[in-house]
Amino acid sequence: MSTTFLLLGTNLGDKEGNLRNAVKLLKKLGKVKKQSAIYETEPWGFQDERNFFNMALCLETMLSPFELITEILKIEISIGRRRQIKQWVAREIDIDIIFFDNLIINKEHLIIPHPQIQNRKFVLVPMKEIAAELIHPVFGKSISDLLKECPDESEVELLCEPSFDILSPN
Ligand code: PH2
Ligand code: MG
Ligand code: MG
Repeated sequence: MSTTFLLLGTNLGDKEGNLRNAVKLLKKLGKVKKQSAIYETEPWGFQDERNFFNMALCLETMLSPFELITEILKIEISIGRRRQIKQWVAREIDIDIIFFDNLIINKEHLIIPHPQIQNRKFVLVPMKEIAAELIHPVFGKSISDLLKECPDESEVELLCEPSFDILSPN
């Protein structure tokens, strides 16, 4: 059994509905142990007038990292994501693997830990809520410490506590 942390993001369509659907489908891949609140966040790294909703969750799963990313891509497509040539555009859902146990993986299509965690408040703030003391296996620093050192000044605002149907048991 492995423990993985995922970061969900959406800034297109019914954002709360997209998150709810994603969580429902992710529950089929294992057991959701923890879930952050939803945060409203400014687009990071690109211009768009539509803010994101972001949240983090901790999933216990029997899948390997490669099986997990394959299932995640299917979930993204089923929620309406269409990959575009441009790297960062508005999207219905993005599900990124932040950590997978203590593994360090550097493959073309799968990099774990996610390479931008330390630069992104929209990742660190929800992650701190559910795993403040977790140590980043590459930097050897906790999520709390990475957030203290993070240069990102973009807005990350608590939107709502996990609503009961997002948080319902597996
Ligand atoms: N995802 C990105 C790029 N920028 N900004 C915010 N606020 N939230 C995201 O989820 C996000 C982003 C690439 O996946
Ligand atoms: Mg992403
Ligand atoms: Mg992604």
